[in-house]
Amino acid sequence: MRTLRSLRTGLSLAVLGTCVAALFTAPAVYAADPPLRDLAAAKGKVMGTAVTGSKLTGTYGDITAREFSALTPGNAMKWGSVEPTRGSFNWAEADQIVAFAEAHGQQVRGHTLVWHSQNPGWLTNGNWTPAELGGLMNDHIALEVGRYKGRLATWDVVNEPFNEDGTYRQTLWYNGLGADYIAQALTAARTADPSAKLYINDYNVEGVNAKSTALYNLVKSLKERGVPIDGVGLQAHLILGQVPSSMQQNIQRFADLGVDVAITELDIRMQLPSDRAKLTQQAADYKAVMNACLAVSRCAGVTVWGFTDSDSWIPSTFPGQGAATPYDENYAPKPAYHAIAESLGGGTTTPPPTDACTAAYSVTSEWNTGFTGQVRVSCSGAALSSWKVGWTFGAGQRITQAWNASCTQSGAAVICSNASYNGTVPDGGSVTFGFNGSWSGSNPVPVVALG
Ligand code: 9MR
Repeated sequence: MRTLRSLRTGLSLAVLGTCVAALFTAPAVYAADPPLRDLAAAKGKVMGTAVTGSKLTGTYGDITAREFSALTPGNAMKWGSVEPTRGSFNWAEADQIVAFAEAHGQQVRGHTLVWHSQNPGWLTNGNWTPAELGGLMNDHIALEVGRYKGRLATWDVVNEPFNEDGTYRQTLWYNGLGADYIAQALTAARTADPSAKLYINDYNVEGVNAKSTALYNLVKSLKERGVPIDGVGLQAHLILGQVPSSMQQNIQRFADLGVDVAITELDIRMQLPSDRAKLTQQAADYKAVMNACLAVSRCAGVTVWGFTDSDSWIPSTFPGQGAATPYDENYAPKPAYHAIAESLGGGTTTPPPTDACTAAYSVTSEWNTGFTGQVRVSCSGAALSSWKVGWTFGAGQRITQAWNASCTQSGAAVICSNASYNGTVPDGGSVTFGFNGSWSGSNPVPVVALG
């Protein structure tokens, strides 16, 4: 009896395994499209993302390495991060990001040396004479730029120096040193690393307006004075449907001054929840920004400020808003991702699904021999009353436990079906299930199919 039962189980699992491919409709396999970094390289552009060092493993690390040719530490290189206490330094996250980039053939954009925000308390609370303040600034630049000398492609030397009306922002630096702190900072950075491209970076300077004109006039006068300035960064923290129509013209006028331009912190936020219409508008907005950069040869490239909605500053700063990046919080590429690919000449192999339910697999944590994964089943323009998700593990991984679904594994083939309480996925909604698994050697993300 026992033999018979295990024989039966074995048989049905074998059938299940061989049928994984047949049972499910073909998944949308965007892997057939070249990654964004390759598409961008073919156009002579850099495609970058801001990153958080502690997240650079699992799916987050895989996507970072595969899709992007430049990394900007989102916070790790700011003064408050690297020298929280005077004379005591923490370079761990910054070093980690630079090492990751070098291991994956990526540029690094250093961010940022002289800013009014995210400075250590000892610096902002100090009562400095102008000479002391100038010394602190120069020493900080010499130390941090010197540490990575020859390894960073670019530095955002000065960040956000202007008010919206084009006057100088009253900061620690401006108040203590006058407007010339900018020239001093650039000069110190050039001395510390003659090969890095030196930028001034600001927000709300994407189109032609009072603030971008002030930046334009500053760059012009710095060039005339022979101060080292190689580029301007247009941050591009944009709002859905509000890409400035003069963006290309603005990029061009900076290029005509003889400096490079980079889109350094692109995200496009919307009121939550997102829906198909908003995501479609967002895709068009991303494409418009890409096209503005592509149209000007001195536009070096575009960096997104986090590539996934789970690593974006928007929800905590603008309550009720979010969904600002090209991947959703489960690492599924959004229409914005495909729009970027299309603007770079890709996206021709498989059109993105419009009316569909999809399944997205991600590794949420990983340790020596084990990992936790999750799959999100989401619908947009369609709905489900029950679901099955299947995949084939590529490197011997085994599921040890699952929740919110019942999973069976036969050889490399896994099939998970909804639990009694979560078969329904409404239009515009999603259901998530999780599992623990074992792995050794590598833990690649499989292509999942929804049936
Ligand atoms: O992404 C950064 C976020 O994690 C920080 O909390 C925030 C604090 O100001 O800074 C964010 O990055 C900023 C960048 O350094 C400069 N331009 C604006 C960005 C968004 O605030």
